[in-house]
Amino acid sequence: MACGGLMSAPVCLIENDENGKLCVRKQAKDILDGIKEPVVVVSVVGLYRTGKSYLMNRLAGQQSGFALGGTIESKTKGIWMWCVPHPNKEGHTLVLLDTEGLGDVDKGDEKHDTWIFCLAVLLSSTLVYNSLGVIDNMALEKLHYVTELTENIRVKAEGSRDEDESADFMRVFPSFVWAVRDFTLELTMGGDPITSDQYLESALKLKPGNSSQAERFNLPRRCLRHFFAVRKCFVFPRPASTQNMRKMEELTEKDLDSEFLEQANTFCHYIYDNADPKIVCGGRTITGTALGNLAEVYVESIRSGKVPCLENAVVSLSKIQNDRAVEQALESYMTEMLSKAQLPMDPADLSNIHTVAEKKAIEGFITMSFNDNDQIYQKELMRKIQNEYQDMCLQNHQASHMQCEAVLLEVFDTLEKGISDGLYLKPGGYRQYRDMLAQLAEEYKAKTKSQIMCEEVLSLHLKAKEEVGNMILRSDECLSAAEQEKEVQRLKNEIIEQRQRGLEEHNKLQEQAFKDMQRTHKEHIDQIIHQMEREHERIRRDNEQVLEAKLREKEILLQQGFQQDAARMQREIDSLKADMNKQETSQPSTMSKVLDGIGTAAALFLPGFIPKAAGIGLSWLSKRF
Ligand SMILES: Nc1nc2c(ncn2[C@@H]2O[C@H](COP(=O)(O)OP(=O)(O)O)[C@@H](O)[C@H]2O)c(=O)[nH]1
Ligand SMILES: [Mg+2]
Repeated sequence: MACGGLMSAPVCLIENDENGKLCVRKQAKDILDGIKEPVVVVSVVGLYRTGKSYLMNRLAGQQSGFALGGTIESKTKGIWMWCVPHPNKEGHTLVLLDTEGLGDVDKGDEKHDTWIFCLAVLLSSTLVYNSLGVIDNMALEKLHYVTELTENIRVKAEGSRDEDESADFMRVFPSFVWAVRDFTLELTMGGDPITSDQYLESALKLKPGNSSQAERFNLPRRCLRHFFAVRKCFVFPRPASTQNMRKMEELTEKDLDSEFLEQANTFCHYIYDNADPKIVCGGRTITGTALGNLAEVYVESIRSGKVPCLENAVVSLSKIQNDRAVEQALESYMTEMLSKAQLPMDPADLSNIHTVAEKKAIEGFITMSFNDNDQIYQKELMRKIQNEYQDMCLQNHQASHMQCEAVLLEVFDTLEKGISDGLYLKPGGYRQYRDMLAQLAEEYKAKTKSQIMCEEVLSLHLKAKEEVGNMILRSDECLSAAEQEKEVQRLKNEIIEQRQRGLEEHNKLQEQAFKDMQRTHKEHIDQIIHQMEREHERIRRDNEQVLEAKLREKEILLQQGFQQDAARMQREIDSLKADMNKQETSQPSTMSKVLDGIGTAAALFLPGFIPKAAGIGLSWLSKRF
């Protein structure tokens, strides 16, 4: 059972500020910010004093938490939030949103209620509508907020509002649960027992005819059927005696009606097992952090008098999330690099650390990034990591350079002293100098052989000492002019050979750098492909769910003799199928476009890099299509 492990008590998420405008409370936003895992968001709406907060407390597995309205006025203002570890979905947080009771006559602000209802719909993955008594026409009329959803929420950012906006709504809207409290009727129809779901569906039956009365009757039913693909109903008997119910928070399980308890448990388990993680347009699951951002984006658009738009929200959300995803991924990369790399080190080892750090960073980026459609942010991350890595390589060279120089100074110290004391300026001095130089060079190499800059530093040293060597040589009277000439040449060659070794060292580093680039590029591509596959699969699943719901709905309409509605449903089905087809066929070209894009971008900031994206892309495509 869930416990309040994340938060000991609910906090207010959205409320009216001093100007009467909705705002997101910072405290709640900060809590969401800290939740890096996907969230299952369950919100409850309905008239005030219908036991909503009580039901949410049960979902949290707590006796108390959301304040119950013991008096007639409702306690909850705006939207309250309680985040608890999900009781059976590991790695998920269950976010419970309790709304202010709708239709509280004292507050009398219809528009406020409408927005609270909209926000509950927009922010949740499961919407619980709570009402007392029975599902009759009155109960449905009270749910007029659903009929206003199309005016108050837009799915598409621009363009014509297509005929079938309901498919768009269905794809992104929460699933719907009707909780009927104090239910006293028998669940039967025509003498046969029915399930609570059948009870709901029968209440949602349309009235035949086109009269305005029939239209009015049908409107909320149509909206519910059209917007919410998954519908479920639970009926709860009265939980306790009237007297006991005044102190519900104090009642133990044994004081509660056993049938109520059973229903409450069934309800909770249905939610735990079936409520999906929250997704947004495009099928992406969102984390607590993103949920907080989403709440801010929606509230901001309501504050500024705009109709909240799901697609626009995703664009704003992407910007916020992706900027942070890049920043955090880079931070994770740097932390890993700085903690693991001890400069100077073997570039191959540094490269291995880089590979692991980069993989982690990209993984982190992918989980946090959001709708990074043209991989704009991923390319930015790729470039930034590459810069950091190059910097690190340079630092590694410099560190190695410094260590080699220090060894060199120490090793060659006696020779330097000898030179300045004029020790070698005597007959036979040159041979002495040369032997000493060769011996010390070996000693130096033995001490620095694991260093990347070993040869380079020695090469620079020999070059710098060329003149001194020549001077000692010329002043050595033991050698003939011819011998001297031969020695000068030999010295030159030695310097050239050492220079060559330095260059080889350099080339090895270049080779390593090139391998790193290829690996970096491949890592990005692999992860993008993986991500796109997951996304594609998710979209396909969502569409199939909507399609199934529409097919079911059409059958029911036909059975009930609503030919016109059924025909419209068929048109919606056809257009959805066409959409799905289009998505399937455009997938390969979208994929290769992405891979090309990443390849081209990589070529821009990975010097000497030749994008192989087309090749990788083609093999990927041929594997799947
Ligand atoms: N009749 C009835 N009252 C309930 C039920 N559950 C809780 N209550 C009581 O109704 C009052 C309002 O409950 P609350 O959860 O605050 O309602 P909310 O305003 O919808 O959030 C409290 O005194 C609860 O103890 C129920 O199933 N039926
Ligand atoms: Mg309440």
